[in-house]
Amino acid sequence: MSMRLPFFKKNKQSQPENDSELVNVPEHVAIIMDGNGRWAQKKGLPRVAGHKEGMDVVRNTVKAAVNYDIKILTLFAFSTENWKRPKSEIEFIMRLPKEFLHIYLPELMENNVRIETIGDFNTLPDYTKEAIQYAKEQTKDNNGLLLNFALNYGSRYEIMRAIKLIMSDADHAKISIDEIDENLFSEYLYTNGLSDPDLLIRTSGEMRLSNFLLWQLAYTEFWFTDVLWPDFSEDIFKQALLDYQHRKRRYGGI
Ligand code: V07
Repeated sequence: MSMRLPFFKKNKQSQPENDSELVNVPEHVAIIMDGNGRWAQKKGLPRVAGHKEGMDVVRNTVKAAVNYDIKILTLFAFSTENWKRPKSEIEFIMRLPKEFLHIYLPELMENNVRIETIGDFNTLPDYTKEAIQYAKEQTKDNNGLLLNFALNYGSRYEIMRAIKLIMSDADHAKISIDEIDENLFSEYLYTNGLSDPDLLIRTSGEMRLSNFLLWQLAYTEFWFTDVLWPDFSEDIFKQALLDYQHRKRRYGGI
């Protein structure tokens, strides 16, 4: 069972002393929260118990991101491929946003967190959409951490959709073909206006992108761990950030 602990305040005095080790903190961190079903099965529990536990880990991870002064946290919560799962599991997962927000929205407000989503929002169930829409509205003026949930998200679909939108705008003479460059293309993606992730974390030992942010991850540093998402912790998050700060990013240069 989750406990309603007080949210970690962004207050210098209450930060663990060793946070001073962290320099060069990534502005945008993206996470593939993998291994929830496996975590539950290993414990002899139904898969959905892992998703529920994973939801509480989302809260702790957001708390840590606020504490580390990360600007954008993009979490892969549900992919366009996840619809292939059993109907009962999908229904359970789709109730998590409402449950999460019922418990944690006041804390998110206190911590100045803004909620956004990327992905095909329209085809989500009404009860999911309504809860998230309300949270987006409530948090829209917050200017602290941007908590960005990838929900019903697939990168190839996102890129195809961008092409269709660009062609439609070209058809309507809103843009000309000569204007199409990487910058313009980016504006037609769900992530319009956001910086590209600096760091991608994937849990549970899988080393693939699984159709996540293919365009946006072109120069991103990748960090993998065997830890399953429900066992992810502030300590492991910190390890990823410490490893990141030692990497030299060259963006193709020398
Ligand atoms: C989901 C828990 C985390 C592990 C991965 C799969 C299951 C939090 C949310 C959420 C989404 C939007 C929002 C507030 C909370 C969530 C889904 C799945 C679909 F505004 N966790 N979580 N959404 N899991």
